[in-house]
Amino acid sequence: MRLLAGTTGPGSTDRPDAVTVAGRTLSSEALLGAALAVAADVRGAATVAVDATPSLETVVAIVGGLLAGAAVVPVPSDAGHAERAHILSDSGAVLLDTVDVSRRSSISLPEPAPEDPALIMYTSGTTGAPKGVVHTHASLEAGVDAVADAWDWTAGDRLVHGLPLFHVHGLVLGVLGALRAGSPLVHTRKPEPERYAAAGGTLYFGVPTVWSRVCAQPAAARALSRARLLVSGSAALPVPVFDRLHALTGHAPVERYGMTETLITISSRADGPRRAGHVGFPVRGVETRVAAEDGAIGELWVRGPMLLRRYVHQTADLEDGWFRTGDIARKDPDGWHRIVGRASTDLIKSGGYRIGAGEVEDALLAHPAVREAAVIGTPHADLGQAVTAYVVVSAAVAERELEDFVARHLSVHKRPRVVHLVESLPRNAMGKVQKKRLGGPML
Ligand code: MLC
Ligand code: AMP
Repeated sequence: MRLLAGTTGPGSTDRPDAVTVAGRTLSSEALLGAALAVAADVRGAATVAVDATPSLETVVAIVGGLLAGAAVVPVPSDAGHAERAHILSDSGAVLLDTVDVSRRSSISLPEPAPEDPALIMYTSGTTGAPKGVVHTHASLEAGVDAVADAWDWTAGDRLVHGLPLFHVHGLVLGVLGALRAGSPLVHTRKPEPERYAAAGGTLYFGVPTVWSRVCAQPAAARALSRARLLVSGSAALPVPVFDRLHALTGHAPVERYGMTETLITISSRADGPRRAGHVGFPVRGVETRVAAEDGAIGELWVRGPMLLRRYVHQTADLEDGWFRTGDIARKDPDGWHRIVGRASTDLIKSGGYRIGAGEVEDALLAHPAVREAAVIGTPHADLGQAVTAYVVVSAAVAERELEDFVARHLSVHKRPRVVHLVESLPRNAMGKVQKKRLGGPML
C-alpha cells in the first residue's frame, strides 16, 4: 500500500528487522503476511478499533486494518472504562480482540483511495469527551513525507522510540513514518533512557519529559552521540534541557510542532540550524499565519495537505483551509517560529499528553463525594505541567481515592497528580470559577 510503501510496497527490499517492539522482531515480509491475515479477518468493516498496547500485535493490527481499507481507531492502552466505552461507541468501531503475529496470508486487496479515512485518533478539547479526528491516507502520506523531507529520513535510518502507539507522535511518525520511509523501527516499550541508549538508533524521538530524563542519566545520554538526529516534540522543550542534551550528546535537538488535527506543521531541519526555544519553519506544503493585531504574537493558524479532513460527527471548521490551532506563537522576522503558550488554560499538556480540564472535572464530579471540581495545569519540573484538581467534597474522601477514580474512569495519564480538598472554589459574580486564582508553586 502506498502509505507504507517503503516496507510493504512492491519493490521494497525485505528487511529482516523491519519492526521490533519490546525485543520481538518481524521482518518486512513477515509483517506484511501477518497484517494481511488480520486484513482478511476484518475485510468489509468500515472502522476497526485496536487496543494500542506497546506491542508487536498493535503494529500488526494497525497495518492489517489499513490494508483492509478500514479506518483504524487506536484505543489508548491505559484507557479507563468510561473513555474506552466512549471511543468505541462514538466511532462505531469493531474491536479487534486477538491478534496472532505468527499467522500469514498473501491475499491481495485493492489499494484504498487517497481520501478514504485511515486513522481516527481521539483527542481532548477544553470541555466534554474526546473527539475523533479523521485522517485519510492522503493526509497521513503528506504528513510523514513532510517530516521525512525536513529530517532527511531514509531507509538508511534506524528509528528508536518508546512512545505510546495511540497518538501522532508514537503512531503516525513513530510507526507509519518508519514503515513509509522503509527504516527499521525499534520500539522500547517505555521511553526509558537506558533502553534508548541500548537500542543503537540513528534517529530518536522523544517528548520533552523523555529528553529531560535522558539528561539526568549522562551515561545513557552520551551513548546517543552516535545517532544522526534527536527529535523533540509534543510540548515545549525547555531551553536548559535543549542545552544540556546538546552538551551531553553533541546533537542540538531538532524541535518540531504539531497537533493531532494537523500532524507536524513546523520543524527545524536536519540540514539547517537549530535554535533553543524555537520550533523552526513550516514544513513542505505548509503555510502559517500569526493572527495578531500588532503582527508579533498571536494565535497560530496553519494550512496544508496534512490537516484533518473532519471530526467523526462534525466538520473540521476550516476557514479557507486554515486551522486555528489555539496556540499562541511568534514569528521572528527571519522566519523562525516560537510557541509561547496556549489561548485556553483548559487544555493541559502533561508529559506530552493533551488533557482537557473539563473532561477531568466531569470524571471527578461522577464520584459520589465530589460536589464541585476545578482542574488546572500547574508547572511541573518533570512533566511540564501537572494535572492539579481543586475539589469541594460532601463526604470524607482521601485525595488518593480521587486520583485513582479518575485513572479508572478516563486514562491513567489523565489522573490528577495533586488534589487539593478546599472549602469552596473562587467564583466571580456570575458564579463562574476563576481558575486564575487557583494554582501554586512549581512542584
Ligand atoms: C500510576 N500508575 C497507575 C496509577 N498511578 N495505574 C493506575 N492507577 C493509578 N492511580 C501506573 C501507570 O499505569 C504506569 O504503569 C506507571 O504507574 C507510571 O505512569 P505515569 O506516571 O503516567 O508515567 P510517567 O513515568 O510519568 O510517564 C512519563 C512519560 C509519559 C513521558 C513516559 O508521560 C509518556 O509516555 N508521554 C508521551 C505522551 C505522548 O506521546 N504524547 C504525544 C501526543 S501527540 P506502567 O506499568 O504502564 O508503566 C502530539 C502531537 C505532536 O502531541 O506534536 O507530537
Ligand atoms: P496533541 O493534540 O496531543 O497532538 O497536542 C497538540 C498540542 O501540543 C499543540 O496544540 C501544542 O500546544 C503542543 N505542542 C506540540 N508540539 C509542541 C512544541 N514543539 N512546542 C510547544 N508545544 C507543542
